[in-house]
Amino acid sequence: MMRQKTRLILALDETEVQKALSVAQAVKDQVDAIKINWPLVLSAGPSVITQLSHLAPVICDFKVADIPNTNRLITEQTVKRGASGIIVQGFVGHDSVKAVVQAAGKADVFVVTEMSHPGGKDFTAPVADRLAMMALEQGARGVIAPATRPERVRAIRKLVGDLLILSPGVGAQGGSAADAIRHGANYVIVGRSIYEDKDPKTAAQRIVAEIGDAL
Ligand code: O7M
Repeated sequence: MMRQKTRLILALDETEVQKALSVAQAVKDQVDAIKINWPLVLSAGPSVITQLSHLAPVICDFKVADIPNTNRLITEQTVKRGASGIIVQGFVGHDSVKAVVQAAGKADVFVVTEMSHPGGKDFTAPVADRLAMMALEQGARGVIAPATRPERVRAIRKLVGDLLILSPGVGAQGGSAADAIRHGANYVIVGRSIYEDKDPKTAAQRIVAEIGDAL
């Protein structure tokens, strides 16, 4: 179960392992979860999942996108390492998402809808509403929707009811944390604006304050 204290999720895409760990240590009380992706896992090894899980809940953003059996195997290995959440692509279809939900057990599953970068409009945006509905139908805990297009966060909120919305694209990609929250996101995901700052803790505190004002 996601904690919901600050509504900030750190995207820890720092590949220098010692720096990544020191950023995690510095901001662990400012974030509700730490999201890790291939850059850090490939650099530090999968044991980093377990290591970070001692500091904060870890969401593995592996954007799992395979047939149901392979999705299940990936999810089992991820959860076994101590992940509290896992992120899956929805475009592979309902059975692939269902396999992740079934294998995740108590861990939360989040389905990517429309992606935040300009290319996200090419293929994901036109089917984002259907992806969101499918996430709901398959028992996911939430969806990912772009802070770079807050009006899309609002549209997806209308479709998914009480599902959690996690919104990346704040700061480095041009989105605003306050806008994402005001348009219906439960959490914002922030990477470079925190881990590339010379004072990650203060950077995180600033975003937490901005979220607090927007609630
Ligand atoms: O704040 P940034 O731009 O440095 O990092 C954003 C993080 O969010 C980074 O880890 C991306 O992989 C992720 N992300 C997006 O930027 N856009 C998306 O549409 C989806 C994600 C994501 O987290 O998907 C689960």
